[in-house]
Amino acid sequence: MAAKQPLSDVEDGLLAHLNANAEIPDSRSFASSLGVPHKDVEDVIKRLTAFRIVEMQDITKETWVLTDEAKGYAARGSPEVQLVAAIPPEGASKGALKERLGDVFDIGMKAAAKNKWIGFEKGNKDLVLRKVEDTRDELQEQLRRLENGEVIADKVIDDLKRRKLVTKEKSIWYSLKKGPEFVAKRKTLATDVTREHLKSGDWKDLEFKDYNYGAQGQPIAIGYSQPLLEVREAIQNIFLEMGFSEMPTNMYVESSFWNFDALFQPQQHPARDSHDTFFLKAPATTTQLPDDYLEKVKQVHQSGGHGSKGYGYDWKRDEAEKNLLRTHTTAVSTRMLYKLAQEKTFAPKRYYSIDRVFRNEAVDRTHLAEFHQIEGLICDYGLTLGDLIGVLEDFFSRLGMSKLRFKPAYNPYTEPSMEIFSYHDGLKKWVEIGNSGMFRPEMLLPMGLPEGVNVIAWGLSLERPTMILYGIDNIRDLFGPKVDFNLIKSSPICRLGL
Ligand code: FB9
Repeated sequence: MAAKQPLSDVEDGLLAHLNANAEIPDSRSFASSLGVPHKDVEDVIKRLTAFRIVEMQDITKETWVLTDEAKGYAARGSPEVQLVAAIPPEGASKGALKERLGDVFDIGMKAAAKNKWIGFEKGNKDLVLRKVEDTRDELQEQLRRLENGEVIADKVIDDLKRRKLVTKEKSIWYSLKKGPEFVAKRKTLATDVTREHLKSGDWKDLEFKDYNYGAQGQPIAIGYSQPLLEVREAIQNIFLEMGFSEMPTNMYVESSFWNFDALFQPQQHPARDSHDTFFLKAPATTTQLPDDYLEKVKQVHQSGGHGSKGYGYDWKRDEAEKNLLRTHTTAVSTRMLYKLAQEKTFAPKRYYSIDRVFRNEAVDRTHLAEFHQIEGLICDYGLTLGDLIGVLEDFFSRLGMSKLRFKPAYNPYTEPSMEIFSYHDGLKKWVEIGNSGMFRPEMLLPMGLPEGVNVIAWGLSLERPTMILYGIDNIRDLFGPKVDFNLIKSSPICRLGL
């Protein structure tokens, strides 16, 4: 086969031939006349057809083609004939024949036996004897005739099929004739005005390729943001629009004091044992707790104050010093409220946090051992439950959730507390979308926040809304090593509130 001809030459050859002969009945023979692979002619035909320069008629034919095994038999004879040919007049042992014929032996034995070409001596099943002199190798003939494209009887084809010697192959070729836009030589359309064109001036008689406005742009390899971060950003913008500022949540390791005790969560509360919380082996305890404030927390736990009778148990400092992976970003809220209380003059504040929290929970379709908690709090004089409901209506309406319901709930650090539900039109059901409440005075007053200052707060997860918005039903497809990047690439921009 001659050196690979560029397709433009194949095109020129084809157009010239059509120009001279008005039609090309069989693209296969045309390809072999050009000495190029039929595939190249096929590509040129497809291109010229697109420009309506030629009109093609495709012709398909299913032909039986030899398998590689059959090609071997066509070349070296059928197994049964090879076998008989290998048996000397005095016969030969199976071992010797197998040695000689290799994997043709078994097939040959079966076929030769079936044709009664071989036999055995009484009592000596190993000595193979010839029963015929010369054998006409019908199989080889048939295979060769097939190779030469001759038509073979269906019965023979069925035999060959049964011996897995032929497979059906669809071959397609084309007959061509001039198209409505036929030209003897296609002007290569310029796709660009280059400096050379300008310098040489031959831009004047250049023909330009039409812009294909429907062409798909080159897929640009860009980064894609994780759906969780998409929704995080959207929710962050809602908080910022509502005048909230972000709390610093970069510390995953927290002390039990800020995560539980400062929240007036008693030391024997079930959430405080290792079944629910990841405690640290090293550093197991913290040394940096504000002593005076710690004393107040101890008091309020043991004996209450500010109208509360407390829990009346023996509060232990070393329990509070235990380090853990924070179970909620409310631990950060506690630090921020305490810091706020240290300010000389109290100023109302709106804070939010969106970051990872860790809970030693059973992993299932919607729960991992960590998730992102979203929390908002407002700290100001005279805030009421009504204010909380109002800000929840406002916040969730910006998330596209307007029909809300509130169900009384319990948290150790808020009283009253409410679970928040929203009717989700898509899911046609009420969905629990978060929790909320008013921080207890037993939490706020020991910090030093002025009497009359209340703090309303609420929380939800980032994973749940993201799963619903992106239609992901298993949290492992959203977060973790099993995330399929194509899902991220193909998932649409998250449009909250729509
Ligand atoms: O996110 C939750 N649900 C949710 C939120 C949004 C949403 O949007 C859809 C687009 C429509 C869908 C669902 N939940 C909170 C409710 C449930 O999923 C709940 O079963 C699981 N909760 C997590 C905790 O699981 C142990 C979600 C997580 C949660 C719960 C409570 C808080 C934060 C996160 C809190 C709080 C709080 C309360 C008072 C004061 C301060 C913080």
